[in-house]
Amino acid sequence: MKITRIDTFILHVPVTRSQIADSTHQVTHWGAPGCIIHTDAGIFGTGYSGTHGHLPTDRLITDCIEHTFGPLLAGEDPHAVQHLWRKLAHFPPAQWVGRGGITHLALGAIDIALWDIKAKAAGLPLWQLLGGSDSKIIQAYNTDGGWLNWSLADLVADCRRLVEEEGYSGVKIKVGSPNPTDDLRRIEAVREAIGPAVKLMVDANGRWDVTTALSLGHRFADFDIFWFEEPIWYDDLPGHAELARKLATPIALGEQLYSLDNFRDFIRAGAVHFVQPDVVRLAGITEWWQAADLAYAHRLPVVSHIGDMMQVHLHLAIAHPACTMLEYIPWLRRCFVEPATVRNGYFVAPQQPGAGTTLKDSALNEFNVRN
Ligand code: 0YR
Ligand code: MG
Repeated sequence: MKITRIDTFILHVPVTRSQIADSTHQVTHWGAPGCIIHTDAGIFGTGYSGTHGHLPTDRLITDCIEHTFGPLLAGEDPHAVQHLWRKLAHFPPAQWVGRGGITHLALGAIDIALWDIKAKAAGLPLWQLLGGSDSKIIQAYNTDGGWLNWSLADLVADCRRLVEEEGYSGVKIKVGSPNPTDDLRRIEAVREAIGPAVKLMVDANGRWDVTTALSLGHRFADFDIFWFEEPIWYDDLPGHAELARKLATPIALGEQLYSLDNFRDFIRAGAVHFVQPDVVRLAGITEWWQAADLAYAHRLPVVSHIGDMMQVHLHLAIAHPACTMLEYIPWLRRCFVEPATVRNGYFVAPQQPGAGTTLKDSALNEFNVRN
């Protein structure tokens, strides 16, 4: 099989209630810049990254796919994913301008498309190609009820609905309000609404300094917080290590780490308890798997960051032994031929061959903003 052509797209898909916010980002559309890789066998693969729907930066990613990496893939056998990953990741001109960020996001989209082709050619869902079994149970936790721009009343009502009506046994809410006592009030109200048996996670999206994170973090134990996510600036390794040592609540991070080397450093420093690699921040499935193995070797649980890439992450969670839980964010579901689905709080194993990334034609017509 040979690669014959690569098309790119940029989807901008509206988020829940037209806008969501955490302590750092305001998002109206989820962005999915990506590519469709065609082969001479008639099989095509789809892959994409995840962004906050900003067209000028999304274009940097699709330009990198088309003009930097595209020519390196022409005529190659898509089955040789590991070989192609190394070829692209270590292409000197690209490596020179970015071993993380845009070039990595572009490579991630390509790598996912290649694995999609490989699984389709084998006639298997990706989780099965990777050796997983659908007897494995993946618990879903919901992040689409906890946004920081929602009033306390809306927040509580939504978390209660997710638990009581939709059957979730875990919810994550955002913290990092201008006044930290507001955060404590929100946490207390949500804990009271959902009861003691449901997992409650908090996510500060890198907002605080070590001092604030320590004083707030000490209070979290009162509300049985399952993990404290991105308490401080993403790259502050010693700061996270200090919090991990001093707080009773476990630390979660990984959505802003771009490489296997980053994960190695945080894990070796004891700075993370729940490891959250993101297949579209790391350079695809190939590097995600390396990071997940690394975590597994340290007996750390892997709970992928979704950023609305449930599709691929679900396949990976089923297949990888370090995963038992996955985040649920529904924004892109309408775009897929076989969207990731939760029933009674647990994910359903996808059945179609591929990585789950095949888009409906209607999604490309409706949401593609690349012209
Ligand atoms: C919205 N998940 C996160 C979303 C998400 C962000 O800004 O992108 O909250 O990436 O922290 O855990
Ligand atoms: Mg987060």
